[in-house]
Parts: sequence; structure tokens; C-alpha cells
Amino acid sequence: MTRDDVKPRLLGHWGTTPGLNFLYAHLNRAIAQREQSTVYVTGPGHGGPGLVANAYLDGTYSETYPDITQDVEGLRRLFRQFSFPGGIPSHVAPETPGSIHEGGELGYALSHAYGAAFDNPDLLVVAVVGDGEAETGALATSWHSNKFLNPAHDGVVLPILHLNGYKIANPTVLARIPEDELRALMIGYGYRPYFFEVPDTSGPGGATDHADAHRRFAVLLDEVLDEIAAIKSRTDDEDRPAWPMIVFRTPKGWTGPAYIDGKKTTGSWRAHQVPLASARDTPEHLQVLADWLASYRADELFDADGKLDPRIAALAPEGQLRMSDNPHTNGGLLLKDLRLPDFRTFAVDVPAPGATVAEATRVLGQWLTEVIRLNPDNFRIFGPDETASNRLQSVFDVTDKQWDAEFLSPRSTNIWRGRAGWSRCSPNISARAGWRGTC
Ligand SMILES: Cc1ncc(C[n+]2csc(CCOP(=O)(O)OP(=O)(O)O)c2C)c(N)n1
Repeated sequence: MTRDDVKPRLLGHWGTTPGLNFLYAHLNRAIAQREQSTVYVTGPGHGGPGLVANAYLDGTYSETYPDITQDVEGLRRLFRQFSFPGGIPSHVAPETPGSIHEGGELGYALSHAYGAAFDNPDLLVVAVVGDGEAETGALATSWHSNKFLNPAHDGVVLPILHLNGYKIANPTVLARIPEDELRALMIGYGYRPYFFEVPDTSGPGGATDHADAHRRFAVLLDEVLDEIAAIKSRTDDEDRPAWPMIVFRTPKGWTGPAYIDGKKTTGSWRAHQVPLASARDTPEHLQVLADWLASYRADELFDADGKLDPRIAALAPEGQLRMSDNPHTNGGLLLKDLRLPDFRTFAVDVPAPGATVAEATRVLGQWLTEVIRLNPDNFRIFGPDETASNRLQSVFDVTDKQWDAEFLSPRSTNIWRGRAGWSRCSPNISARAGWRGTC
């Protein structure tokens, strides 16, 4: 490798990418075994190269972009186009196969994941949440989305908190509180947390036992997916389930250079973006890059023509079980046009300026009521704010609230926990869900 092989300006985010790859590979194994339709939401969407690479390795990328072939020339184009004029963005952009979440503005991984799971009862949505992302207001509150998920009628979200310890140039809060406190926080949000850790052994004399890490995570993932399956197969609906979530603690930039210029890089904030600001400036830096790339032993994984070893390729699921090819991530495949009422019939008569008193959102509510009536199985309102105080309440003439937290008895303020056999606080008029209430 010579300095001419290296782009003059290096871009991208390395630190989050090894964790994303690790999780993707393990999910591939579990999906193939369980034939579980799965969507992968990448909160740290700046790890876009990881998702592009995985879509390339499982074949979807070349199917979508035939120019990016499964050979040396295809690899060259794949690498060159990354974050390059006329090429592809650095994030998990809409053109990344399997993407419904770009991740550029941190904070929405869980809300998007729950949105994807609602009304898709057979879908698993794995949401990787960055520990930096977890500090945003949007993310901090969206853990609570589990209170709106109906185990029978909706899919499942598996949050994985990617606790790699750092943001851009700072430690993260959740990585610097005692494990018990983090466990209590997640239990408080209504989850059953599972902890996984690969300690940072980078540096002189340190070596990570990768096989051990893979074995341990494979066991953990199976346990978590078994638990999800057990919750899904429950017929009683007495309690809101404590869905599992995983705290995934690994060194930031895991498998990268341990030190560069004597400064700790792997397992530090320095691994966040481009650990080697320029590999072209000195022979020493070029050597660091060459050694780093060689450590992945690509020559054992690809043949001389640049084609992935078929034994490795066979580990991925096939067809639409590939996370990069899940039809739920390609709106064009599943979108159904809504039947929409003519808005003109909802027009407010204003015979003279100031002569009519009306509220715009109340009228909108009447129009939405009709939208719901016409599309009973294909339309849902999700209100981060209150529906009625925003004057949309006429929608409750034709639909109901979905709520999986506790109910109060209508005659007292006692909290009523169960559901079965209870007539609810007010007539349950939900067409689809027998256990929606209106409290
Ligand atoms: C709302 C928002 N604030 C700030 C940023 C700038 N930013 C980009 S990456 C990053 C750190 C993200 O840390 P984390 O979520 O832990 O991801 P990872 O460490 O895995 O890269 C920040 C703060 C952003 N993209 N969005």
C-alpha cells in the first residue's frame, strides 16, 4: 500500500462501526435460524459504512446498485463512492438498503423503531441506541414507548444500548454510572436489562478473546430472543411485559489501533471519527493504517477476484430475511394509498369576515375522523401531545386509545392492573384491539 492508495481527505465515523458490525453479524445468525423478519435501526447512523458494508456482504447492495459488483472492481467503486462528491452519504441514508432511520440527528432511534413495530405483529425491530444519543431528550423519553405497545397486535422492539463510553470528545453519562444504577434506570423504564461486556484490553500485552466474546453474545442473544418469543406466545394479558433490552458495553473503535502517536485511541473518544487524521503525512502513519487493515485478513475472506468466500456469505439469511432487504424498510413495497375524504366537504362557512367562530384543529379532527373510518386497518394517529387538548377529539368517535400502562377503576382511584374480564373505564369501541381502554 502506498500513500496514493489513501484518499487525501478522510471522512467517516469509525468508533461506533465495529459494534454495529458485531451486532449485525450475530443477528444474521439468529435470523437465519429463526426465520424472524427483522429491521435494524441504527441510532448512531454516522456508522453508515457498517450498514453499507453489511448490505454489500449479504448481496442486497449489488442487487440494488448493479454497478457495485461482487468483485475487485465493485469493491473499488464501493470504497471510492463513500462520502465522496457524487457518491453516497456517510450516514445510514435513505439510499442505504434496509434503512428507515438516517441517524444524523441523534435521538429518534427508539421512536422510529416503535413506529415500525406498531401494527406489524410479526416484526422484530432491533434498535441500536448510542450512549451519547441516549442523552438527548427525545431518546430519554422514548424508552417509555413500551407503554403503548400491544404484545398481541404489534411487533417487538429490542433496544440495544451501545455503551462504548464516549461521544465525540467526552465520556457519556450512562457509561460512567455504576452498573446497578443503569440497571435500575432500565428497570424503571419498564425493561428487563441484560448486560454484555467486552473489556478494553487494547494496549501493550492486551488481547481480546474474540471467540469468547462471540460465544457469550450468541448465548445471550438466543436467551433474549427466546424470552421475546415466550412473551409473544403468552395468551394471558394480565401484566405489561417487561420486554428485554441489552446493554452492550464494548470499547469504542474496538479492533482499531490501540495507540497512535503514543495516544490511546481504541477505547477512547479519539476513536470516534477518523483515528488517523491523515495516513498520507508520514510513513509511520501509513504503516499504522496498513497494519490495521491487514489485521482483518481480508485475503482469507475474499478470493483473488474480490468475491466473498461462499462459506462466509452463507451465514447471512436469504432473500427478504436479510435486514437490508426487509420489505418494511422499503416503503414502496408495502405502502397502500389511503382513502381520503374530500377536504372541501369539511369547509367552514364564513359568510362575512369575522362572522364565524371555528377552530382549525377541531375541523381537522373531523376530517381525520373520516380518514380513520375509511381506513380502519391502515391508519393510526400517534400523539406525542394530547389529542383532545389539541381539539382532535372527534377521532374518539371511531377509534380508541392504545395504552398498556395501568388503568384506574372508573369508580375509585384504585389502580386496576388486570385486563381480562374487565369492561374498561368506558365502552371499548376499538375495532381491532379488545384490550384498548379509554382511561
Ligand atoms: C441531536 C444531535 N446532537 C449532536 C450531534 C453531534 N454528534 C454526532 S455523533 C455524536 C456522538 C454520538 O455518540 P453516541 O451516540 O454514543 O455514538 P457512538 O459513540 O457510538 O459514535 C454527536 C454528539 C448530532 N448528530 N445530533
